[in-house]
Amino acid sequence: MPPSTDAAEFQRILRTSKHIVAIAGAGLSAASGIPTFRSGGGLWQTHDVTKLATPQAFAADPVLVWRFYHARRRAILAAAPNAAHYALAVLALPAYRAAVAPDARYTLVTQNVDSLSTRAHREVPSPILEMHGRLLDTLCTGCGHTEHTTADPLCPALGEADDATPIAIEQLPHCLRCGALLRPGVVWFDEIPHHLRAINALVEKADLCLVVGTSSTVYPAAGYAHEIAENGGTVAVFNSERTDDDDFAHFFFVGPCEETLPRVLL
Ligand code: BJW
Ligand code: ZN
Repeated sequence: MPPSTDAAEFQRILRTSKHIVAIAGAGLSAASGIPTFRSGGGLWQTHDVTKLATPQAFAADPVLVWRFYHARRRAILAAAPNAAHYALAVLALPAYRAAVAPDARYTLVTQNVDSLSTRAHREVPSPILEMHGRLLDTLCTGCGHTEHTTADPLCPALGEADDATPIAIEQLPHCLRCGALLRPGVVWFDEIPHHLRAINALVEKADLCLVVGTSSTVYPAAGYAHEIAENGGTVAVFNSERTDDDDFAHFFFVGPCEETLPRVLL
């Protein structure tokens, strides 16, 4: 049976849910002007993922990788949360849940590295698990120290050079504690995502899962909604495109999530 599109029925289930989890992906930030990875105009359609988003790529050419992440840091610093981020932030408000889903716990698990959900959640006391790290974090390849910084550029060479101007590795950002090369604080392929223990505990308990703006192609995130459905939980997908892979979902709200989330949740 195809998933339901009945918002009123979804709201009835929302009202009786006790453990709500939202799993977000790049589509959540599309309306903020942040490119997705795989859909139309996505980053991986114009860039080779193996040369940019793996530890091997960084070891082979840290200058190329840093140029790519410098441009992406700059883009998110100029961006603002959109209506979809705010709709999920409202779900995190105790007063909203007291009215709509009494006693429910809610956690946002995001694959996004743009910190836009955190910005929308300011003043809202609800954890956000950023499982693929953060573009605005740097991670020291020597001592492992992580730092969150909005500095732009992170070092003069990245700010001044166009892509044709050579940059020496010594000119890239280095750790103030141990002197080693810094890398972007994101999770690349073949690396272990963050907060897995907390996420697994949430997934085990969840009775309602919102899957927002993700192609569900990257694991482990891609498996969470299936696991929740197998455990008897309800899955509602919010995506601009419908695929047969989503047939396991109970609800599917097709369209831009910056429109569907406020319509269905608020
Ligand atoms: C809208 C919209 C709008 C648009 N409204 N919707 C073979 C089989 C199975 C697994 C593997 C395998 N080979 C390797 C693996 C593992 C690998 C993996 O899954 N690879 C797959 C490609 C097959 N995974 C890993 O390596 C992960 N680590 C791992 O598995 O460790 C081992 C381990 C785990 C657990 C326990 C024990 C051991 C790490 C994955 C790291 C992913 N990193 C990236 C880059 C982050 C840094 C950066 O930004 O540069 O994370 S890749 C990229 O993909 C990014 C994203 O978070 C992630 C997911 O993408 P997302 O968000 O789904 O975006 P899109 O573009 O794919 O989809 C957008 C969607 O939005 C589309 O559906 C649109 O329709 C929709 N949309 N506009 C609503 N307005
Ligand atoms: Zn260090």
